[in-house]
Amino acid sequence: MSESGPSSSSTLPPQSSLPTGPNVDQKPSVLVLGMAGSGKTTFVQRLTAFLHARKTPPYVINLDPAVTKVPYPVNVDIRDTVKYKEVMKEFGMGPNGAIMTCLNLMCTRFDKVIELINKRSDDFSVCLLDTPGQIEAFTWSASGSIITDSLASSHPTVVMYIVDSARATNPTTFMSNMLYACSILYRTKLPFIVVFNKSDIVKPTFALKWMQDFERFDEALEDTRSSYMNDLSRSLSLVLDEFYCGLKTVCVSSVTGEGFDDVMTAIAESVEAYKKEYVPMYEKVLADKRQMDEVEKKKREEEDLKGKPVHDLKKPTGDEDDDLDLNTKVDRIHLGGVDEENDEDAELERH
Ligand SMILES: Nc1nc2c(ncn2[C@@H]2O[C@H](COP(=O)(O)OP(=O)(O)OP(=O)(O)O)[C@@H](O)[C@H]2O)c(=O)[nH]1
Ligand SMILES: [Mg+2]
Repeated sequence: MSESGPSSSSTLPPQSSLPTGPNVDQKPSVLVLGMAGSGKTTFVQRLTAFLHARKTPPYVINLDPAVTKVPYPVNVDIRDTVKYKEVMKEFGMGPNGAIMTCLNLMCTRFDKVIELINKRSDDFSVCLLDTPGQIEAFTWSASGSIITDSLASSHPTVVMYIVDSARATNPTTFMSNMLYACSILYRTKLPFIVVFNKSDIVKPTFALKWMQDFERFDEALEDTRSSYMNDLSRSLSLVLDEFYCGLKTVCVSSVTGEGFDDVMTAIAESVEAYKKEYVPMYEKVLADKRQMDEVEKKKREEEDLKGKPVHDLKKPTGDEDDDLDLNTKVDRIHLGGVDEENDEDAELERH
């Protein structure tokens, strides 16, 4: 793994021990997510320019393998590690499968990216990560989970969800966007900022009103036709009420640069939320895992005493699969998702 600048030759952290916990004093990483065409790349470009103008440059990572041109100075680019077109050709894949495969390949080396971020932390104000257009390729994939968890377990990490305000004027489109945002929050459990982009086209005040007042959203639904969709959206907006309450929102135009002071304020507040909410959650999961490890260790010792053969990790017996349950150590903590997905992710990382 290399960056556009001096490369790193540091080695992997030991795989056999639990992580020590995030460094909460490190500069934050911001994962920029959003539907295709919502303006993620333009947002990263504008925020990069904004931070350079303030003489507090960011560290920028592009995780979109399919983009042809990156319009900002990039420090780490997935396209230097994996070639999207070659992946399509070599594995006979369509565009989405190839994006997923590129992310899988990238995530096997993401520990190197984390090392680079940690190493450069004194030189930047915030680390920005631009993600692929096909949002599900990142948010619903094991590699997306691994990348997110690796960042969050290393230092403060915040999700910025970009919404195309012009498209969200339709209440059902707005609802779909909010459901997606809610599902990402549920999966990552990270501080979450909804960025209403393209405010130069439509002032996103309508969206803020819909979030604050259910009746305003209801009125907007009345103006549209489909009654089935209206009923569904109405019920969902009631369900999402609690989600809206704890949500940070900012309105920006990535074209004019309007609202970017608010973006920085929201990031700073989210870092505090990360420390207050995410870190205690993380530490609890870590403590539980440690306890689990202890129990497993005791079980092994008991078996040892009973005279059962105990396999030494250093001397492969050729029958290692049987040992997995007792010898496996957890080296990544996943707070989001469901158990089966966690198992799936953990499996993927080990191989
Ligand atoms: N008017 C206006 N246009 C914008 C704004 N932000 C982005 N756009 C336009 O929206 C289109 C998509 O922007 P991108 O930044 O490529 O969006 P993206 O989310 O990165 O797209 P994918 O990576 O392909 O999903 C481009 O034509 C941008 O110029 C904005 O704030 N205002
Ligand atoms: Mg993009």
